[in-house]
Amino acid sequence: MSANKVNVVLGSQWGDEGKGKLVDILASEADVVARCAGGNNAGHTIVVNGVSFDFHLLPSGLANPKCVSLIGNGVVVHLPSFFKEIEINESKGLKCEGRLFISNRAQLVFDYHQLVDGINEVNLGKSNIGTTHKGIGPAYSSKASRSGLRVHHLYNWPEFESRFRLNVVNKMKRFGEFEYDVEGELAKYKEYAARLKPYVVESVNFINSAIASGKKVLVEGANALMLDIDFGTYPYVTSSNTSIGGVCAGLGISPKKIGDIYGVVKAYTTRVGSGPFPTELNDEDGDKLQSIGAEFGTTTGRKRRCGWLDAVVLRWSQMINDYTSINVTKLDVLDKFDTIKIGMNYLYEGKKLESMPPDLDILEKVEVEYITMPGWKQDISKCTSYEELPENAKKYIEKIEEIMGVPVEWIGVGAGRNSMIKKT
Ligand code: 2SA
Ligand code: GDP
Ligand code: MG
Repeated sequence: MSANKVNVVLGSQWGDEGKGKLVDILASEADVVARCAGGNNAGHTIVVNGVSFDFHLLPSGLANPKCVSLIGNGVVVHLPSFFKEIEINESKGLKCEGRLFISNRAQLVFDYHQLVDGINEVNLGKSNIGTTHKGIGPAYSSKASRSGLRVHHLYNWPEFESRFRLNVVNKMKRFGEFEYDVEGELAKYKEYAARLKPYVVESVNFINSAIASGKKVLVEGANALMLDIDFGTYPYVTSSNTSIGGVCAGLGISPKKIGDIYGVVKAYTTRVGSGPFPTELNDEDGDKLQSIGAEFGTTTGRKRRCGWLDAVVLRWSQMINDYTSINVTKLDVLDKFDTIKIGMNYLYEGKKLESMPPDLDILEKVEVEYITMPGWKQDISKCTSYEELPENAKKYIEKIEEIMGVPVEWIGVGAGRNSMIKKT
């Protein structure tokens, strides 16, 4: 990792590439692990000595006792879920208080945002986004429309209370009457304010002083490039900038402070939720990827859609995030395939597209040009060095390097913390 610079882990596809696991590994060398965007829609599973931890809102760095974790200003926080996640992790032996901090500028997600998330999805009918129903879109909408409440408002109670009441009234004007125990909610939030106090920091100072004093900061991206509100398959995206720009805005740090940017690339592609997916496999191979890869949503338990690796997505992702190196994950999931395909180009009306089309009517209709590579038909889960990998697995990794024009630095061959090959 770059010394005295902020290093970043970002998802390069549609999420669930295994970012949590790389963050967990790199956290052993970090002093601070920070989240900059998203909320508890994210789901990062890490496996330490056979014990599985699912992080949603809390940074995966918490699994490493030596570093502290920060939830930045760009994150949207549902406090009941925040406390629940702390409880679950503390019951597994992870101490949180004193090691976990939250920005006073982070936006709050309320139950009314989650209700509205559900209503919006129903109103969209067949075109629903397939959200996690965690209130993420409505909370970022409140932020952008300047009616949101932030963590610091909890400590200015008259302001909090009046804005909260007004927000509920306005939501009902917009979405119709819904059952909502305003007094009960306010009482709960008064209690949350006291419980949250030890975690709250002026995060912009916190992170910039950490950097200035030579501490190593690692940023854990949530979701992924193709779910970015600007660069993903809009409107089938999440509601934040999940690309590199979101790191600076979501933490209050200058781009000059960014060091290495690690792109996490799953060896095939998955997507959970609706929206176009050109290399999707609705056949036996898709089912095989889903079952061998145990592709279920970490937050919602939904089956993830599966398909071949998509080079158009990877090149688009590389252009925007400019990764310094790559972590290819879940290579072991391809062990049993005779042949493996990679979608190299999109053809629309017979012509090769130069880039990712913004118009989904076009993206839905593209024809994918594939190359076929031979499989390795052997268990690689015990391999501990690049040299030990079968020749065809190495060729697959080298093809990814060729597509993206950056080196692969790590290769995941299993879910455990130790199942990671360091290539360079
Ligand atoms: P939202 O809830 O408004 O952010 O949903 C908008 C779209 O973003 C997708 N999305 C995700 N995609 C992959 N993984 C996510 N996290 C969980 C996981 C998802 C789960 O780790 O598996 O458990 O279902 C995540 N969060 C949001 C979402 O599917 C919509 O397409
Ligand atoms: P994230 O959202 O990017 O952190 O990824 P998720 O945690 O949602 O999904 C990745 C899943 O793959 C998790 O269940 C991980 O434990 C698992 N995983 C990560 N890396 C590997 C790997 O190299 N091989 C296998 N078989 N599983 C992996
Ligand atoms: Mg995930």
